Amino acid sequence: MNKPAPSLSARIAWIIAQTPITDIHTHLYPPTFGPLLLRGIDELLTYHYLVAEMFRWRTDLDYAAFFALPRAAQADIVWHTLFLDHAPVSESARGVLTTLHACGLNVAARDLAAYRRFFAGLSASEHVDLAMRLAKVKTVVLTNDPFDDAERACWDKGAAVDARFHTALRIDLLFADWPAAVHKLRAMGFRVTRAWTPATARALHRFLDHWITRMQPLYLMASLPPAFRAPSRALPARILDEVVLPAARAHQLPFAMMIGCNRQVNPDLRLAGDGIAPVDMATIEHVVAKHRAVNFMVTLLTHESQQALCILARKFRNLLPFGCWWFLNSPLYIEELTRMRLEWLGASMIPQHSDARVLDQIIYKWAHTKTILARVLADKYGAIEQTGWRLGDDELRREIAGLLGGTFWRFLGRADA
Ligand code: HDL
Ligand code: ZN
Repeated sequence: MNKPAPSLSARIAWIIAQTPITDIHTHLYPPTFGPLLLRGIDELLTYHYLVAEMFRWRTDLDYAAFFALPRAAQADIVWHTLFLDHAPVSESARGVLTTLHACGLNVAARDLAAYRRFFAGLSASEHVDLAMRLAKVKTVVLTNDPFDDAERACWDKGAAVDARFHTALRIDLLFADWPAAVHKLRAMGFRVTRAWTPATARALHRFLDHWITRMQPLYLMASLPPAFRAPSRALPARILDEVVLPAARAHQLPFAMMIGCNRQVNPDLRLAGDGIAPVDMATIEHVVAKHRAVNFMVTLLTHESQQALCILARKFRNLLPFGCWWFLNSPLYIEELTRMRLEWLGASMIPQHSDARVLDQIIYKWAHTKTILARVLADKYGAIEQTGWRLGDDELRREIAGLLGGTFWRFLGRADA
């Protein structure tokens, strides 16, 4: 007797599992960047999301004393606090278990020493191959900040970037701390002044040209400060309007705006110390409407601004919403944002990026997202098929390939890498 045809949801889950992913925003690095590439169980356990969660229980622990400990000792504290003393139920804690399980390790054993031995046995290159294979990620887009001394040192020594990795030129400092940017720009040989003059604007444009040439980024990007407003005669708005967006246009590169982060709400937590701040949608609307020749990718950090972003994207085809960023990267919000975007934008959006800081995180961040995406698409495509419309496997493959990277490459005007 013939086997029953696979259900729509089974076909969707299977196609998602088979579709290679372009991860459009991460904080990873190629193995050639040495210690900048974080990987393995101790880095997973000391991810800043988990450190913040650990301190909620360990109110006895001095922040500085913890950060002064060796990485393994920090990991031990997180492991005991969030995994043994309490159930690892948070998204980041569950993610560690998802990753260990995907690597074929015995999660039930709770054997941290055995997990350490496993990861210690992998070279950086073997580890990259393993993580990208398990996550089904074919392309990783990095975050490349020329103002970061350690990153710049890698570029200065000619570190190679292998074909699976692409760069994104990150320029937060220009908008967040102009005096500090001037100091670093002058040290790099760009004759800028604190005063905003035509000569400084030209020098800043040369800086962007220089790093765009060196890095060959897929896009420019910045996390804009909560106080950023446009239109405005304030310096950050003039830098965007007079230099950054003209440079993006000249190089035909999108500009990714990441908005809603309130940096260092609690500096004692270091990387874990950032919070959220309200998003001014009028500013985004003004920038996107004024610069029609520039393509914008936008992700917002506040839940309440997500519907407005969808509606703005309906008005401006040069605006592509992307990802469930940071504090939105949890099952509750991934499901809601994906449904909202499909319902108002169809597939003309980028549902997710991993934001991975530790190599192994691409395994769990994508596993968790793909489970939700399969559920949402089964619901949405199922609703279509209830009318009698049919979606063949080729159409499902086209749609899912678009959601997992194809739409991004099309927005760049480039062939899918
Ligand atoms: O600004 C960003 O790109 C954020 O993603 C921050 O790096 C943040 O610390 C983070 O890693 N979020 O996932
Ligand atoms: Zn990020």
